[in-house]
Amino acid sequence: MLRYNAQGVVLLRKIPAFRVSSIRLYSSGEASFEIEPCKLYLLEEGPSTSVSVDKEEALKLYTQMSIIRRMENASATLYKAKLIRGFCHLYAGQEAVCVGVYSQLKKDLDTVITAYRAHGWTWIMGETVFSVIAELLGRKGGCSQGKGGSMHTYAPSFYGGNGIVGAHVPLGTGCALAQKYTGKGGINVCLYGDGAANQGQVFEAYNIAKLWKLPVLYVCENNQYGLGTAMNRASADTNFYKRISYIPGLWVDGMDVLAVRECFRFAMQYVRDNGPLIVEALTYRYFGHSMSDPGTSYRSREEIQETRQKRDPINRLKERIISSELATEEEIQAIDKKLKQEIEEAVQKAQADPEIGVDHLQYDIYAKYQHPLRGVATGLPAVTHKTTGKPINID
Ligand SMILES: Cc1ncc(C[n+]2csc(CCOP(=O)(O)OP(=O)(O)O)c2C)c(N)n1
Ligand SMILES: [Mg+2]
Repeated sequence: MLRYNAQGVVLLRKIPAFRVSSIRLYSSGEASFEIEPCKLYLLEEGPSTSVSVDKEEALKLYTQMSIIRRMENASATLYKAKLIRGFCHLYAGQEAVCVGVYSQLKKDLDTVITAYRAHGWTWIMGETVFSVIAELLGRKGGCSQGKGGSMHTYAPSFYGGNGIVGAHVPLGTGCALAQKYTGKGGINVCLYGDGAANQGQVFEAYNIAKLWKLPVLYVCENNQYGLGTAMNRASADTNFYKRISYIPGLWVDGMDVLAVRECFRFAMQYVRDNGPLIVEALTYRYFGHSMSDPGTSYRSREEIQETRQKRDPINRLKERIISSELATEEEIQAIDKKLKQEIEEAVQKAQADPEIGVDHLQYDIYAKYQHPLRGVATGLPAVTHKTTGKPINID
């Protein structure tokens, strides 16, 4: 049974973030930790509750989460300076979900789709910090040539970046149909929010996925708010992993990257063998819903502060790495210093990057151009369609 505070935010029972048995296995150079057990729905067995990690992987997970955090913080600064305009939904706080899920993907085979909180995913699926920031700034070197902006970013095997709440869940289910059709053993990971979980089309997608046994892993990133509405004000049932009677589910602490990694090791194998599964990852966003929302009118500053202090996924991993002697504080500081410099350089390069020309606005609309462009405003010079880039995700 979940417990809530006055704002409707879930109170987790004490998570063994810093307590854990940090057993150093000197021979293999690995450390082991006890994690908060996953909750299970319609499953006889679940992911292991003890995990081990070696130095190389621990530092990799730390680095990946830190890059996303720093990229998002840099985006916030650029937005406040009015250099990034329009919508901008940041992922800071939720990094452990992206990094933990990614660690278990079969690269170049599995596919991913998410909503508009997509910067971190775009980077981890193959774009660079430069090409993500350049996209937000509307520059030519952006991953969508600056034409898409924050919500419309893509990468190989990554189908965006989608702005209509819940609408990409059927699309992700379609990606899973393609996976089944091509028969290469891949799955699709389809991430959506706690707010999106109430959309009708999500249930239509669940239905067809179960009926056709599609290899789709539904991941509800429960950051506990949809815009300014706390989840228990919007959802009659806040157990997002138990959303439907016929699809099994798992709940995981989404602020613990090692727990997420372990959960998805199990979950992805389950989907490859059996078809759809729902995972709810309980997480938190530090910024407002988007940059235009200060994020403090519907939740208290104390709540945000407390989450940052006690549950921050980057700090929790760092603490584990140091307490288990996988690496020293100095080694972590050296990583932080290097990343700070790399992100600053990428931001400077993106700011110096030019915009595309006006004529380019009507290029690359079709992968295979066959007909004259329709709907071109009168008064503008006629533009010939051109394909200037190689389409991705299309065979
Ligand atoms: C169909 C539709 N309805 C409403 C909106 C406006 N809207 C944008 S984000 C959002 C909240 C979604 O919350 P959640 O799914 O929990 O995702 P989060 O922002 O927390 O990541 C709403 C209502 C929209 N974009 N699309
Ligand atoms: Mg939400």
